Amino acid sequence: MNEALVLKKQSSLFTVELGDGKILSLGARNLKKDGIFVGDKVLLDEQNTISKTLPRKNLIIRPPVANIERMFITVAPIPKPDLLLVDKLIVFCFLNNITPILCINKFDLDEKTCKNIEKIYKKVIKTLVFSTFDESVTILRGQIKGVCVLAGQSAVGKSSIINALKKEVVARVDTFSKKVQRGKQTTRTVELYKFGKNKYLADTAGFSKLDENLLNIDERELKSYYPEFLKFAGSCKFKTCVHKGGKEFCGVQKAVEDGLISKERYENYLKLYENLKNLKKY
Ligand SMILES: Nc1nc2c(ncn2[C@@H]2O[C@H](COP(=O)(O)OP(=O)(O)OP(=O)(O)O)[C@@H](O)[C@H]2O)c(=O)[nH]1
Ligand SMILES: [Mg+2]
Ligand SMILES: [Zn+2]
Repeated sequence: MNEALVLKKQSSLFTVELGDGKILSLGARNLKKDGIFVGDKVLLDEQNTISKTLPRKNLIIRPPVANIERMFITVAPIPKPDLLLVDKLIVFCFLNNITPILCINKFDLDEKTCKNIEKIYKKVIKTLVFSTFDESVTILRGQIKGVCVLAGQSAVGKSSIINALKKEVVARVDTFSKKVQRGKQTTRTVELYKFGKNKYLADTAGFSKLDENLLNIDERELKSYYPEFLKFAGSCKFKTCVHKGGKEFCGVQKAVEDGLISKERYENYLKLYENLKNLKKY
């Protein structure tokens, strides 16, 4: 039996890539087609129909993508950066066994804002700064490994990144003003684009917002998904410290005061903590 990777799904037709790089368009048999996702590794039978999906590393429902290795969380000076969304996406990645990488785009527009965002995140996760309008965007190429997805607010330039890397227009880009008028996202479907051996990148629109429900954790667990907190949590008086009881007892709050942990990250942590806590009430 042939193993294949699902690159695209259009109603009941699947575009898959075989081990030798050959691309096929085919259907599925004896399986609920709803149970096969972009990113799935599948087995094909003699008639070249999908007969089985192989076990997954992870599966995201909105947008529907399986086996995600890395998420490129994209922000830009314009539209106004939503850093709480960035923090939620980072937690989401850790919960789903995905490596988050921050991509700060549109460096050409506003260097200062880009540098400020970089300063906050470079201590937390791998952070890249670039512009899709020049060669700097190519630093992203080396970071593509396995199935990767682009995520982030609408109009930060996710489709532009794909286009710049592919040097040909494959994903649709709208002008910023048109987007704002329509108030809608340009990118709707998910498709994996190949950038080399075992290097795939998908443009997605589904992560432009992230409902706290998707994080599905107790607020007291949230602190474990803030890598930069862990170093200071050892000096908290109580092991159960959730880092909001006062700096006399809390190593993390002390570190925020001393400028060793970003204030923005910490304040958004408190917001997210409250959001998760409130979820349980309804
Ligand atoms: N100045 C500047 N503008 C950029 C850059 N990258 C993208 N843009 C512009 O930003 C706007 C939005 O780009 P898109 O690529 O459509 O954004 P998107 O993230 O795919 O948006 P959705 O599909 O709605 O989620 C377009 O007008 C792009 O030309 C950049 O590096 N610098
Ligand atoms: Mg797009
Ligand atoms: Zn603490």
